[in-house]
Amino acid sequence: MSKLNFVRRCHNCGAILQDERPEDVGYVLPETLANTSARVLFCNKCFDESRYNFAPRTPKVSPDFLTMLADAEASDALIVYVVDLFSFENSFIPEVNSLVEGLPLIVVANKRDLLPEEVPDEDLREYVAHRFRVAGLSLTRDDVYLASLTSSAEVSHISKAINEKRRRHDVYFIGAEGAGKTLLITSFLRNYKNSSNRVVQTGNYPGTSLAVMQIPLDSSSYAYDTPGTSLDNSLLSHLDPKSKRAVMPMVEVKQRTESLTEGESIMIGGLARIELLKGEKTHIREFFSKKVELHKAKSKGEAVFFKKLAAGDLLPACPSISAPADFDAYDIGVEESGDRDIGIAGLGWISFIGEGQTFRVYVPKGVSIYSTRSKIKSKK
Ligand SMILES: Nc1nc2c(ncn2[C@@H]2O[C@H](COP(=O)(O)OP(=O)(O)O)[C@@H](O)[C@H]2O)c(=O)[nH]1
Ligand SMILES: [Mg+2]
Repeated sequence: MSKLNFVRRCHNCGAILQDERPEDVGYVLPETLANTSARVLFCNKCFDESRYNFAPRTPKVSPDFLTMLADAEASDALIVYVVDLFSFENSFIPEVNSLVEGLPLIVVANKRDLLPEEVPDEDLREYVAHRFRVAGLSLTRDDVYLASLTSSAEVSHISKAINEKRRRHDVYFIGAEGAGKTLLITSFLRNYKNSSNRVVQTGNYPGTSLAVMQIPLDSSSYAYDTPGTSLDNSLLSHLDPKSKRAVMPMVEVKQRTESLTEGESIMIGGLARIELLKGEKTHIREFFSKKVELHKAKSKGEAVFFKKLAAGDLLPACPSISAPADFDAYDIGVEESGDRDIGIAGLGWISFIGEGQTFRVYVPKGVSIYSTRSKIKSKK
């Protein structure tokens, strides 16, 4: 009989694994390669990338957007940055953060209605301010306004703050697609009185192909509703309309809970899977739209996931995302203690207490995952 050897390849990039040439593709440490019981291996490069807080992340900011922000900077305009509290990582954009550094800034943290009501508003405002500060922008929680723009709640305090802070300069409403910029401006327009001799206009921002709405604020300044930065790394951009409707919560997301011991996993609809690869028994809090079914698999790793997915037992699923090759896998080694989140852009997140666990996360190819301090702290 011929001798048959299984060729071991990086689970992420597919490179043939080797332990001799650190500079070449597919390099792993000799002891890693010697461990023949590990079924899934990553080359060193992919493993390092998987340890970033955010992966993958492609730059999203167009040259037109840069042109617009350069104008904002030149005119010392006020930036109103709208973020989505449920899909925070989608709407908090590192490439944009560095561009608005130094400009007057107000943050509207929208979709408050989707997060549990019992979470103190102060905590959410502090979390958002903290994330902006970590990104290098000076922001206190007083500059963060929570909003639920689909409800008829008052926004006049936000409009007042904007008017005070802009000091008769222009205002640019920026943020990701779907964060709520247009809805915010529509709310303002309800009480808007045009005191200028110019009209509200929609058209391309000067020198760009960005479609903006331009609203005269006084004799010399405007507010701009700008197109959102795209959601390339969000699960939402991969889904058909039906699964998208299931994934995007319409009402308050109620926390569900589960506990995982080593080898167990949570299947998040047919769209993602999180396994406790290494670590002590871990209590998990789950934050996903209620239409996303959560199932626990006791063991046997990914095989159970793909078998159930094929049988149509995991909902929601998307027809175009069903084979192992449609998924990326990441290992996240949790080095921080305290309340931690591991999330999937556009889908939701899990929270747990960090104790050196390693989690393996499967997501549709190209969808970003993150590991951060918890947005919603556990009750002590
Ligand atoms: N649950 C909830 N949904 C919201 C809220 N604000 C906006 N949305 C939803 O998000 C969608 C996008 O809002 P839009 O203002 O067009 O976002 P833009 O792309 O930033 O201009 C809307 O169609 C709403 O369904 C909110 O406060 N709560
Ligand atoms: Mg809009």
